[in-house]
Amino acid sequence: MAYTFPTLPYEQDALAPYISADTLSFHYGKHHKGYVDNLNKLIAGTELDDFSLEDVIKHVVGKADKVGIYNNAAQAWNHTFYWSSLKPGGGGKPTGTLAAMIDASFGSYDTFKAEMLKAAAGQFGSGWAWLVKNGDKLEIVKTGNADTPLTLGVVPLLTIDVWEHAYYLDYQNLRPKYTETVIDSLLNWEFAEKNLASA
Ligand code: MN3
Repeated sequence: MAYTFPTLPYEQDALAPYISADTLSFHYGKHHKGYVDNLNKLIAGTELDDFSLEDVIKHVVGKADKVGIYNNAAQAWNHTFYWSSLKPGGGGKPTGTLAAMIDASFGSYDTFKAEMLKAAAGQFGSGWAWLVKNGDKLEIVKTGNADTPLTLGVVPLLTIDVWEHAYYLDYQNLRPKYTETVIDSLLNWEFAEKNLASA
């Protein structure tokens, strides 16, 4: 059974002016769709065809002969998670449990933001910056290329895609400006709250 290309949780112009419809039409419609299509081709007729996407990733991670499946499955999962990590009218300081956990884990929201910016800027080449829950604490994690914290024993709460295709049309080479804009204006703290509650 082929993995379904998930619907974007908002219209393609909903994140403008911060992320343009043009970026989303390529990023969601071409890049994300490409990962899903490639994955389906690679697992068609194999035992992995009946696995959930999470189980495919956990099953093939670290296996040298399954790198293509891992990369496409992890990118399919990461992108779905990224779309949900953003929302129109999002960003800024969270409230409630998350606000308290951010203060307890980082000292302040401003330090959390600085660390997220540092992780995004410091990821050499393509990858992802993540807010995760590790035990009782929140942490910032960066991963390269398709790598996902799903396999690291932590609970992902939010992510920012820092591959160039995520920002180049809107920000050209200015990854830090893109990252700061996402943190200030797009992060979906309700999604983080939901992930925290189900952890
Ligand atoms: Mn991407």
